[in-house]
Amino acid sequence: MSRLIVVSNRVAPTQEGRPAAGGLAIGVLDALKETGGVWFGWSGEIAAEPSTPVIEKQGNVTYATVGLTKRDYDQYYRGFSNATLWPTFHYRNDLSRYDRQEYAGYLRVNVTLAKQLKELIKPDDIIWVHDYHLLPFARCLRDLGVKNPIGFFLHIPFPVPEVMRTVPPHEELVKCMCSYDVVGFQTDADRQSFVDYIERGHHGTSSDENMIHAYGRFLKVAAYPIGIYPDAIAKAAEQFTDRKQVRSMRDAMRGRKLIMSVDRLDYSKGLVERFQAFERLLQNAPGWHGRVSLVQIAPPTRADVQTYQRIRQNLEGEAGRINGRFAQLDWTPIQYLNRKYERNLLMALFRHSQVGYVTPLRDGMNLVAKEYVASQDPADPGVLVLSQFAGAAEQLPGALVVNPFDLSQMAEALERALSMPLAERQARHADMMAPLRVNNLSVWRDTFLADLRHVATASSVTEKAVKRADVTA
Ligand code: GDG
Repeated sequence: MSRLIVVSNRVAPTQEGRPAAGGLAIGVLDALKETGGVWFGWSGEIAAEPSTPVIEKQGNVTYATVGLTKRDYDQYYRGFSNATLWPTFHYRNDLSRYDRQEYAGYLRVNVTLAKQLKELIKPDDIIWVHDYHLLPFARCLRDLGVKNPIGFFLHIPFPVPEVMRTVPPHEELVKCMCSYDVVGFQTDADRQSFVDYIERGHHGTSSDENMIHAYGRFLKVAAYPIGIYPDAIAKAAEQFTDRKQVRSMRDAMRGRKLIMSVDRLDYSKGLVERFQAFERLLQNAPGWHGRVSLVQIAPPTRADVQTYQRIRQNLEGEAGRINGRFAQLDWTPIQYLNRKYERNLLMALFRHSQVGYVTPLRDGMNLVAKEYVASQDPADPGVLVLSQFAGAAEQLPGALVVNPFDLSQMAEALERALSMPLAERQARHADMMAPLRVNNLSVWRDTFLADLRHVATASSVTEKAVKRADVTA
């Protein structure tokens, strides 16, 4: 079988035991370990100048990493990727800014990375590129003469055309995306937004089998919702139950109910609204005072992007204010922990909480929601309160689905979750575990890669046929 090359902005730390917070890292690493292959991307280091990749082999995965110069980091990563694309694709145009120099840097880094990768590519390899940092990557590889199948998966939402058009170089970006053989999205709504952009702008046409003909190329555009390995998570959650940290947390709770939230510290995750809805619960239902706590784990990310500094300050302020308003000598309503924890420990904490509180304002999928469900004890499961704007909401029918902009509705959902009878909790949990098992992480990877292999062969045949027809016409 041909070799798999995975390309993503950041290659996860290779040392065992170092937690890699972030859905992409978790999803990609698990997928690669099973098939074996190469993972190419940024090492996380700042380098004086671009150089050839550093190669490190561990098990059946070869890590090929490169440094970024400070200028590249500022323009491509901190700038266009995280200050323009990330906010806009999460419908936060108010937080998005555009700078031509940064966009030029974004394109430049994509070209440099493509040149660095090209040296490692063998004729049979198939290339799977991930996420918004690399929208033009296939175009850059094609310009260098690379003919291999190249697929792309977007981990975050793709916005509706009206919002996409607020990014000044929107058309160039979408055109570049059409250089891939397969473009994958988390949900059908994201896929539809992309197709709408192409069709309403008269850039191409789509057919029944999710194929698009645009800018002279044929590509498949489909939804591939990312999954997890629910049984492995359930096992880890159970095994870590006896860990000292889990025991001491349970002791500290002294029979109180626990609402758990875990997110990278990001404005898209709706943390401020979440705290305020919990405050609304305490305000409307004083019977819960002293009987329930919210634990929010939020490891900081992108701390050098300004909007992330602001959300951090804002959240600290809100946690302090709400605790100041309601805390008692022996009860702190919100425990806000601004750091990373070991993955299996998180799963065990999920298992010992009565509510998983996952309420992003916008999220491609949200793996935490899935992990929360998988971590539960089927005999006495907790309840998931989930935002309708997470891709995961389509797939978790047993969750209490809420609108994160409606604080009263969220407070009511929390109360319902905290009071839900056992039989209903069990039924809801079973309804969610079944689809999580069917659409696990291997299915996500295998479906995507099968489509990529198939489409790359079929479209090169079709393109040749179209060219021949053009010549004879
Ligand atoms: C992007 C998209 C999409 C969190 N804190 C710690 C920790 N985590 C782990 C979680 C989970 C992962 O990080 C976060 O994944 P999410 O999916 O929730 O969110 P993003 O990071 O925004 O991921 C998202 C995802 O890509 C995959 O396609 O679902 O929509 O935005 O696995 O458990 N892990 C450890 N310590 C922590 O403190 N070890």
